[in-house]
Amino acid sequence: MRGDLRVPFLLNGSMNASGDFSAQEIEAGRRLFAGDWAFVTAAASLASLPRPAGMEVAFAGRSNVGKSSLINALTGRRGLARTSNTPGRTQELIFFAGPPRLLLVDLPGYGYAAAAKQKVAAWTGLTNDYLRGRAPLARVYVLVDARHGLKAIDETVLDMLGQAGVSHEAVLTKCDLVDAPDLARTSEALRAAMRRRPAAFPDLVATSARDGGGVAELRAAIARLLRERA
Ligand SMILES: Nc1nc2c(ncn2[C@@H]2O[C@H](COP(=O)(O)OP(=O)(O)OP(=O)(O)O)[C@@H](O)[C@H]2O)c(=O)[nH]1
Ligand SMILES: [Mg+2]
Repeated sequence: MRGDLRVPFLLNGSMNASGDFSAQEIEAGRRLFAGDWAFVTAAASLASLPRPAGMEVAFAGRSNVGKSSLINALTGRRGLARTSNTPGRTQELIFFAGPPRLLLVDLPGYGYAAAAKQKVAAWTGLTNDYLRGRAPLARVYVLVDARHGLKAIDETVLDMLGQAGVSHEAVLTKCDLVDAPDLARTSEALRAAMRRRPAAFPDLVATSARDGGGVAELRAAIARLLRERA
């Protein structure tokens, strides 16, 4: 990350505290994601989910929030997950595998009103079933656009995750598009909202797939999860 881009993160000491992670953990995260990543499968039904083969980390969030872009940033593979300006691009559960015991799952975006109603219901059903019943699922990262903060539909999804007892945590995306004071305000509001949710993990990582901000920290967080699960 370039020095100047660190400024917003450093101004608010409670954020992305690189201090949340030791240099060793940052390095473990880098190593974890340094290998080859590949597309595994796109599941359109529970029956077509891959056989559990290690820990899964899923990325949820409104359409267009930057789920696919963040997966590409984490894996350092620009074209791994398909990104688009057209909301609702990712319509299935897309699985990517890298190191032997880790799968990343790109979930369909929610809140995209223009999609055919029937199809939206199908995605919602599949995604809910997956989130509620998937044994290898270690964490759901709920992505929140730094320009917009939490929306009512995010709250609905967070309620569902809490009720289902699924471990989840918020991640800010597109932080390159907001200035430091706005970012500080949005993160504080999001942290406060997440603290009110007992099942939610209170940490918050502020990321930008564009400039790479927070990506090393998120890799370290996932490496930590994998270690804790081992
Ligand atoms: N400036 C900026 N743009 C971003 C960032 N992340 C994603 N975008 C842009 O936002 C748009 C949507 O990104 P995607 O990664 O496709 O979003 P998604 O959440 O996967 O969208 P769906 O699959 O439709 O739900 C694309 O035009 C990206 O280039 C970021 O960190 N900064
Ligand atoms: Mg996508």
